[in-house]
Amino acid sequence: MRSISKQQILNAVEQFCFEGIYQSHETFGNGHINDTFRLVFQTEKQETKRYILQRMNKDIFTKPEQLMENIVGVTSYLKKTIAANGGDPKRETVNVIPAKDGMMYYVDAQKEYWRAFYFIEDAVSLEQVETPEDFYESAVAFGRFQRQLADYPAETLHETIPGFHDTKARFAVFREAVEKDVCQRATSVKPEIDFVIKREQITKVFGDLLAKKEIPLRVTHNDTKLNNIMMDKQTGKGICVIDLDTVMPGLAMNDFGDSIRFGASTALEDERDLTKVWCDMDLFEVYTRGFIKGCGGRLTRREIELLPMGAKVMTFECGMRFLTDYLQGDTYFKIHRPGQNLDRCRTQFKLVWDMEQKWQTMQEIVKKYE
Ligand code: ADP
Ligand code: GN1
Ligand code: MG
Repeated sequence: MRSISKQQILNAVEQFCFEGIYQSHETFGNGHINDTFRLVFQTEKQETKRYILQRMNKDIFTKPEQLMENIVGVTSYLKKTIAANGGDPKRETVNVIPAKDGMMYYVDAQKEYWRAFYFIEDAVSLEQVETPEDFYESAVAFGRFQRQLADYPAETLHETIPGFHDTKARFAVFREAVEKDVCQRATSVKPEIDFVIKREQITKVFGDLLAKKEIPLRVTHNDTKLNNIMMDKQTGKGICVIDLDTVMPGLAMNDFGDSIRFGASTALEDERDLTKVWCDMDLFEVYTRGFIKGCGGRLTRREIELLPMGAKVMTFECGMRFLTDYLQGDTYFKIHRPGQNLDRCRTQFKLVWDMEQKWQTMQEIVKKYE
């Protein structure tokens, strides 16, 4: 993770078409990948305008130009659909603010890539579900996002992170990290390593079904955690899906599953007290209902039947990714304290274990909605 100076931020602020005079900036949100700032500007009429400025993580997104092409393509498309349905395109999708030279991003002297968005006002992004209704509304919104993009030309999308949810390939990377053990941490996490190895089978399920053409590739979000959606403060509705860096062809079950691993957990992703971590079956059902509704009848019976598998695969994959990063020296996910990636890994594995205990119940829940 590269450092970032105040001067670098102020220089980037200068490059975009913001309205008004710059007042202040602060680091913002809890994303694990990009560096996000909230900017405050004031117009001549004394109106306050706020914006999001991000330094993109070019170690992870190695082709930021292609990434921005995806985002501009998808958001332009969404804006048309939203307007056609009488919605507010400024609020219901992220809106990229161009740089003063007309480009959709700015590259600074250090070859860092920056971008800017309108700040979605009167909305919140949540780190944990506060009420089942919130979770339901987020499910409807993520499902709707998938439906809105159902006819998007998938072939025009760049693969921003190759093999992003190729769980089998991620297992291979994990094994290599264990073998190399560059930080000499492997011995201390033997139970977690064994947990993964014992469940290698999980990593193959979706790849095999795709190969047999039993499940379709769709344009999906691929990073559907609760804090990647803005909820309207007044109505509690999920209004805008954000963090579009990984919109690519993917699986409906994975979008469902990633939301479950984060939102149906009874604790935060990095909770250290594992006795607090469970997969809540009421929340699982609430999300199932909302997601299927949001997808608007487009999911096949097979996809619905596989939703519990999506939850298990995504939770397992995410835990394995946190563990891999811990073994490799915390180079991928941002950490705010030593051992945080290991704590994150442990919550995910506790959830996988809990889902294994509740497997029958999960199957019965989705059956109600087939
Ligand atoms: P990361 O890839 O690091 O997760 P995100 O794009 O998700 O970055 O942004 C991090 C956080 O910043 C989000 O979880 C959300 O709280 C906030 N955020 C991002 N974009 C906006 C926006 N347009 N309006 C309001 N808040 C935003
Ligand atoms: C990252 O960008 P963010 O914080 O919304 C990650 C997801 C993980 C998640 C775990 C591009 O999401 O895949 O599931 O952390 N995003 C990327 O919290 O790797
Ligand atoms: Mg995010």
